[in-house]
Amino acid sequence: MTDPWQECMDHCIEVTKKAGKMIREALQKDISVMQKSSPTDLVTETDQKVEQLIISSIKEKYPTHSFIGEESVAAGAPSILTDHPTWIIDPIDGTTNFVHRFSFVSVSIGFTVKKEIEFGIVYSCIEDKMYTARKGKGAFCNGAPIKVSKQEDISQSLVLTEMGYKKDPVTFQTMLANIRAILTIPVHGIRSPGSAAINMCLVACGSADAYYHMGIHCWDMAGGVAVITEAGGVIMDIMGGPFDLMSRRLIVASSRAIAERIAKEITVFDVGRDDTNSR
Ligand code: LIP
Repeated sequence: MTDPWQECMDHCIEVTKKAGKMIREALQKDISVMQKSSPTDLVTETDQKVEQLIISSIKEKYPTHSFIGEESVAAGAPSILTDHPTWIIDPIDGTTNFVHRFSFVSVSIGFTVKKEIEFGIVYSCIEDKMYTARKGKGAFCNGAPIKVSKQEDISQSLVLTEMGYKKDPVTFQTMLANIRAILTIPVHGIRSPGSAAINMCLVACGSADAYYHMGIHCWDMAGGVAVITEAGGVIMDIMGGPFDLMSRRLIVASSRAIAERIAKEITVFDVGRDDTNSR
């Protein structure tokens, strides 16, 4: 039987390559930075242009499909996930890194049908690493298969997290307390590369053993969810239940033992949902 979504995935890879080239070229020029929700929540003209490029190219080929794009949502578009074929797009995941020319910058696209992720692409465009995953067919980096480390012992693990851009007292204190709780397990270390999508791919290829985050969005996660799942990783809610793409929180890990131990240590705070206006 032919795979109905393979053609969409092939098109996605081509568009993502063009988007990555656009980002690399923009790095050679002046970058003008704007603020979104706070002085540490940044956006640039390149984020907007790259999203336009991706959406217009996909719409031309698939005019009936739906979109959830970071910059479109910032401009007022809804972020409701339906059963319809939907492209979930982060044109630059790691905008702060892009602004500072810090190497972890990615284009992340996940494609869902009936709310299930069919494929995901994460292009770490400065490193020129293209992570791809099609449901049931494995995960790859530049065409080579990737697998999680399978580490089961959290005391031997490298854990990724992000500090986010919200600095209200509850978010800030909880974020620091969680880092402290994980470090005192102890683990080998905590790293914060600055792109959620790349973090998931780093776990997917065994360079790190876990990643947890509260306060990210579906467009930060959708591409990486496919990659981590197909690489044999575990993905769950930050409290240990089933993962929900619109919940703004996740744990991914090389094994269930590590994911569950992180869930046990984490204190949760209210981050709202992507499919309500509560963010
Ligand atoms: C960013 C993430 C980053 C996280 C920020 C933000 P953006 O995405 O990938 O890891 O710490 O909160 O969500 O805004 O660069 O697409």
